[in-house]
Amino acid sequence: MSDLSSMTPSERRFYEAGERQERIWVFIVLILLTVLTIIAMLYVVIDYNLVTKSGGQTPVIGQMTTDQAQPEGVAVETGPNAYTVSLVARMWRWAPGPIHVKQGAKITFRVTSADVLHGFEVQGTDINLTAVPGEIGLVSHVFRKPGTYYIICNEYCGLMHHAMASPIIVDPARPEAEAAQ
Ligand SMILES: [Cu+2]
Repeated sequence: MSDLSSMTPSERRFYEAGERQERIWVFIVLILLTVLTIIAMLYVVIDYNLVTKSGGQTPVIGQMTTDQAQPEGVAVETGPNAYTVSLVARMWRWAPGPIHVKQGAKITFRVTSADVLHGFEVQGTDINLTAVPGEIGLVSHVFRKPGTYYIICNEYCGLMHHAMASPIIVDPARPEAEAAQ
């Protein structure tokens, strides 16, 4: 702020005009920030592929946790060499324990959240969707190599966000020859 009282009239006009311009530009920037923030949020919710692919399923958070046929974090056989794993993300864990799946099988993850948004990402794969409360996200993957993969959270969700990781253990498929013996 300038001391207007010690200025000549022309200096004073100069500073007053300057401050008026400054206020106008601060106002324009605030409007732009607001509009861009709203557009970014709409883009994520409406158009962004990663948010959820619920496949027309209705919100089922209660159902998913109580459904005996779909226990949390357990691979349930749903077809020939196809399994479904249901997960309810919570601050700050994905599953009650390690998730065992079979190498070479089609694994479909049904993912929802019990509290806030979580980012369901499996390291070393292209699995990446957002766990949304009240929606089931569906993503399928075939694990070609046995080993341990980690589900991490890529959507900041609070204090222990960085520690929100659960292992997926891909058990080796038994070779045909061995099974036949
Ligand atoms: Cu999270």
